[in-house]
Amino acid sequence: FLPSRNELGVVAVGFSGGQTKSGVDAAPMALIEAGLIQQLETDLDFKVTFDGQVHSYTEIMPAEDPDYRNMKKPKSVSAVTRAVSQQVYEHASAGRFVLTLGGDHSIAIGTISGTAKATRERIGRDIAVIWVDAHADLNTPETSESGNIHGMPVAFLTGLAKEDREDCFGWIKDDHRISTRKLVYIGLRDIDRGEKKLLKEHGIRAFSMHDIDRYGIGKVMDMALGWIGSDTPIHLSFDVDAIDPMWAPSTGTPVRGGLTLREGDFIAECVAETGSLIALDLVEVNPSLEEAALDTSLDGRERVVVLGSGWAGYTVARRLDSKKYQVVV
Ligand code: 6HN
Ligand code: MN
Ligand code: MN
Ligand code: MN
Repeated sequence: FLPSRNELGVVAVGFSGGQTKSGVDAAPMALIEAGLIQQLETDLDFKVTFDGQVHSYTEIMPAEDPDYRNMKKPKSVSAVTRAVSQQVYEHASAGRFVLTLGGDHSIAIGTISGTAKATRERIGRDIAVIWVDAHADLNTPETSESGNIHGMPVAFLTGLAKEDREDCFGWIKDDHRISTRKLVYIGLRDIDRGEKKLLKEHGIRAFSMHDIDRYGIGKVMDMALGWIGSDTPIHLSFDVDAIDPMWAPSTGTPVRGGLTLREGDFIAECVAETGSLIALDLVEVNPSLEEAALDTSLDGRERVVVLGSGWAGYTVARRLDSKKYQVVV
């Protein structure tokens, strides 16, 4: 069922409307300027299909976007994720792995709906999703305390949240959706009350930092991948805030007590090893927050701001000084 081994589609999503801090839209350009595409081609031997632009979707942005059902910027996020869904769907339908560079985590409404639909059509299979994050991003519009849609993508993807209005996620249909049974969380440590309830009620498999402390990351990965089962296409959605802020400070909602850099790498390596990875999102990198963090820098140590998983390995981008990223594959 796998996409052809070395064909990779890249989608660069410069979007920050799922939350309120500016700067997360600048991440794709920062990574690309650091040489990410070249490294994917030369070091990892991918044949990369990339339209060469960071999309900002200004042409589809609504003129007015009032709150609706407690959601902030519902029409903007709906329109952008719908466009992303189509972009990802086209790559996946053509048999490519899809790497999406965000952007805030609301864009996963687009990426996962795109691979879910393409995979059903291509091979008649449901995908599994591994969601690596400090947060569950499972709020419905009604349970959300912030109204920020980057805290809601999983609710819309699983159908726990639904909306009829076409311009407010009504475009999401059954073939875009995933089952709560095929969803696994890793790295959780900041869950809202409503989310806790939903996790319990729906028996969603979740490995928190507490579980990682108790069992170790090796056992946790065995259990997570065992739950999904072999031969299931996997979409990995990697929120950089899963990594401890010590290593990944450049993110809008940092939470202490996170994954070590090595644990983050290990997750990526284990998923890569399955040979079942079909898509990766790398989200919530906010380079502008690094600038601020720099003033209180940790004795000049290299800080990792981006981590993504690969197919033949993994990719880490380190910010070595205030001006420069180095992408390490
Ligand atoms: N993210 N649970 C909080 C909320 O606003 O709903 C935080 C969400 C963070 C989302 O990190 O992708
Ligand atoms: Mn997230
Ligand atoms: Mn998060
Ligand atoms: Mn919270």
